[in-house]
Amino acid sequence: MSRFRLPPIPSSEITPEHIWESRRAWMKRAGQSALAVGAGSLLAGRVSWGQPADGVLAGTPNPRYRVDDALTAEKDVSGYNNFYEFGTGKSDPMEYAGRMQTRPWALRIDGEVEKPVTLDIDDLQKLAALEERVYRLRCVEAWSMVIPWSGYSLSALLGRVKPTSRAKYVQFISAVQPDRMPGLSARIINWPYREGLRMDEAMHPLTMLVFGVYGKRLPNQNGAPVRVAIPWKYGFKSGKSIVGIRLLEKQPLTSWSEIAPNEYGFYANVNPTVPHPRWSQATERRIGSGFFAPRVATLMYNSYGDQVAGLYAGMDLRAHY
Ligand SMILES: Nc1nc2c(c(=O)[nH]1)N[C@H]1C(S)=C(S)[C@@H](COP(=O)(O)O)O[C@H]1N2
Ligand SMILES: [Mo]
Repeated sequence: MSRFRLPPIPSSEITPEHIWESRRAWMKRAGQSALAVGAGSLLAGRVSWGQPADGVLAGTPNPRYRVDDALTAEKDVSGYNNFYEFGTGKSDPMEYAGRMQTRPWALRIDGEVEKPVTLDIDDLQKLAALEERVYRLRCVEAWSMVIPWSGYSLSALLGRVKPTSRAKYVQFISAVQPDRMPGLSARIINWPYREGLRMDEAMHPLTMLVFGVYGKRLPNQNGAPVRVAIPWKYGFKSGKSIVGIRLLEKQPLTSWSEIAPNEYGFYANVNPTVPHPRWSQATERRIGSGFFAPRVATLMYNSYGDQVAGLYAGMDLRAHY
């Protein structure tokens, strides 16, 4: 447990008994599965601790959340990634993320909530029925994918912790595992990776907590054991391998806007009419469609406008990029 950098839990907080029960159970399980997986596969680097061999994680397909484009091949979804904790190269996450320890895993939810809680990943995963949703992912670097995620709306979790009336924003905090993340030594980002949403964005049904992809548990490089997916925003808004969700009164500083505030705003809604200062956002390259495949037009809100445009009514999208 000492490897996790979770904020301390004040003893005054009441955590429901069953969570502590399962906490004990998973500590036990984690011990056993570490033995079962064995040193060989850990050295091979592609197996997460405690992950069953098949890694099956089914979700019921939800036709309401589905785009019709061809799915990006699984090998590209898990072989071409941004996860700077493991390096800045697109194949670094695939190569190095197997070292990340993903079980046991705890997610802390606190800040402006009536019921702060620390949840074991297996309890978190069972909080709501898992759905499979096919979402577009548009990276700010002008490439895109079409991905079948398994998970549920973040609102299911936020509703449980009862946000106070002061809760206006949600911050997501990613894991830091110093011995296991070779990218941390490049101090590009002020670790941990932090992202955030306005409360109404976080409560929007499209905003998803993701546990799986392609009907299996998330590979580490995709943000195991739990990450966020917000399909109408540039990919960097969707934090991977999160250990903390904090509800806040003030808009939090986010990792990319901390590095380059003139390039990466808090909102980061996909918008083909607002270029990045160094490149156009009007078109995108679909990963896997072949080097010579034509670029495709990027759509406002990444095509989710009929569902989310109302969140930004009256806002100047040039000022709030
Ligand atoms: N913790 C963390 N989360 C992250 C990133 C990262 O570097 N660290 N990269 C982001 C970016 S830029 C993108 S495009 C998506 C990529 O998700 P994928 O690799 O699962 O497709 O993850 C986002 N989440
Ligand atoms: Mo990205």
